[in-house]
Amino acid sequence: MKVFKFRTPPTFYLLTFFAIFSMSGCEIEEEKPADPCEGVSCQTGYVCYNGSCVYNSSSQLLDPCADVVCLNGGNCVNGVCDCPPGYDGDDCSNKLTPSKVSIERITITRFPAKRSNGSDWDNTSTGLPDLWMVIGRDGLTGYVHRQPESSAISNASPSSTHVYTPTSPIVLSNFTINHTITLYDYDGDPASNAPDLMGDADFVPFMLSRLGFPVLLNVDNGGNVAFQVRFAYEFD
Ligand SMILES: [Ca+2]
Ligand SMILES: [Ca+2]
Repeated sequence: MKVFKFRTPPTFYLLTFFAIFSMSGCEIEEEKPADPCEGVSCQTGYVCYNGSCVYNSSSQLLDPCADVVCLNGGNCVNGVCDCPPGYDGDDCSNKLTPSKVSIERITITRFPAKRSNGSDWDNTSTGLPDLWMVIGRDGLTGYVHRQPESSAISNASPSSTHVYTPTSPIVLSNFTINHTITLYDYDGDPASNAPDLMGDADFVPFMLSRLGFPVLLNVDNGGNVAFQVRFAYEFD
């Protein structure tokens, strides 16, 4: 005897499913995929894309200074280096020659206590000298600056430093040429009393090869006298 099995057709199940589903009032909610960038943080200039950090070229527009390096104390402003006085160029690496260099002050840091023969500089009770300076320049007849005789530093002790501040800064017209400061013991009107020479020291006020623009320059050739010169620089 043949046994017949009753087979439920697949369409029955399908119809049943939809019938139950529509009766229950349920809706199939489409499942959202997890955000692959959730919890991913990228360094500046990169954004998360599909879970990976990728370079974002538009970030340069957001920070135009991101890849700009400014030297010598320059600051990047809107992608361009704003250079301090004395420097220019895209990255402020180009050192300029000043339009004006002047001496604001000279400090006498060393001078001999006595003459080379051991005697005092002056025939006074202290015997101490009266410091007086003249600034000359190579190739120049005369002088660049002559300290006013009234401002000679009287009875100067060699154990102290002494300062000469001119009434107005000494503007140097050829500041890349060798200059000389000569120090004397002032003994009255030089026309009738020759000052006693104490010594001198050379310096070049401005050199492109010198680092930066030093405000204070030690002028010391290792001789009898030494100075510290205070400069001011101007740029057009
Ligand atoms: Ca003297
Ligand atoms: Ca004197």
